[in-house]
Amino acid sequence: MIDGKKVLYSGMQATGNLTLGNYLGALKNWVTLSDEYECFYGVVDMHSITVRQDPAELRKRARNLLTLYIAAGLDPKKNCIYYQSHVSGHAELAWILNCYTYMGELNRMTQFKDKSAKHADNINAGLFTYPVLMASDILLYQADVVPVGIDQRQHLELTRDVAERFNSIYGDVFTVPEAYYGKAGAKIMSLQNPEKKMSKSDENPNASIYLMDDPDTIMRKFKRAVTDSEACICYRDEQPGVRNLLDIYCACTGKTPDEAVAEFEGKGYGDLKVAVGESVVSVLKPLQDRYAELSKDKAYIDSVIKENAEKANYYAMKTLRKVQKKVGFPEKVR
Ligand code: ATP
Ligand code: LTN
Repeated sequence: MIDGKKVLYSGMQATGNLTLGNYLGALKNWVTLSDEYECFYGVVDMHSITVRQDPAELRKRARNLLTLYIAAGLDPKKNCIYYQSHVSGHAELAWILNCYTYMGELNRMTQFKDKSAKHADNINAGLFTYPVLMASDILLYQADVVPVGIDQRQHLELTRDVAERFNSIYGDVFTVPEAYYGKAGAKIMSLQNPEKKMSKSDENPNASIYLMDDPDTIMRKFKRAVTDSEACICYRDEQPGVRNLLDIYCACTGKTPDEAVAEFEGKGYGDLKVAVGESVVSVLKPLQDRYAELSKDKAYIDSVIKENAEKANYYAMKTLRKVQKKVGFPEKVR
């Protein structure tokens, strides 16, 4: 609790261009929840280097991502928007929690398996302990709730297990966090292969809608989206392509799947694709305009970076000191 409010933590990696999946699965929910909670949103650049990055590119993407958080509607006066690498407590807590996490637990993580298959030439220890750094992000701020897409479920479970393990040895040190998955959009699938999640790192640009895609590109990608030969606009597992389009439509319009299906009764896939495309364009356009405006204001973004890093550090240090004391590190002599 901070000032009587529950705490929310979430973050995104500054790798690749954000997709509609990132927005509908995570960022959009962050904005909805931001009034109710005391919120911390990290640009998790330390996680990004678990796969090889070009330094100049990483720096640029991290700043763009931070700007995008604000453009999406997060007020940096109320929400702590900051770079993970500016708060050394993340790395310090991660080291400690590494010593309370089992190899067997980390070996089961599907994201590690997927990423090590994809980057077979660089299966580093950071990639393996990635979930421990993520647990540290969350536990450092004593978060009650963590809004993420469903792909992060395993990491959230691990975070809870590590927190409970630590608490069972040392007393109530950490708040045990709950995951929050949005109703619509928790798992947006690729437009080219609806069995696979939409991902920033997909090689096929037609598979993902990027948040900065212009309206023509968005409409074109939806027109090319893979559906099926059933010729029925139904919301069911057997039609993953159509269901994904309906999910996107619902997440963008606030309608329920039943309402959407009723609306498209008697219509064809072409109509559905145009309507989905238009709903996405109208959600992304204001975000893109605000982003363009904010990017020009260097001094403002710099002030957000500075002030929020200080705020994040303050809360991070509070937890870290407590943990250091619990595990038996000697107190500093002042
Ligand atoms: P990469 O493809 O590089 O692994 P990613 O697209 O999965 O990246 P992350 O930075 O790992 O992006 O995720 C940021 C947030 O977006 C997380 O909360 C994640 O759960 C959510 N997210 C990612 N992809 C989707 C998706 N297709 N549908 C819903 N949520 C998603
Ligand atoms: N692992 C997450 C990004 C992430 C995160 C976090 C999300 C890092 N630390 C803390 C929520 C809370 C991902 O890849 N999507």
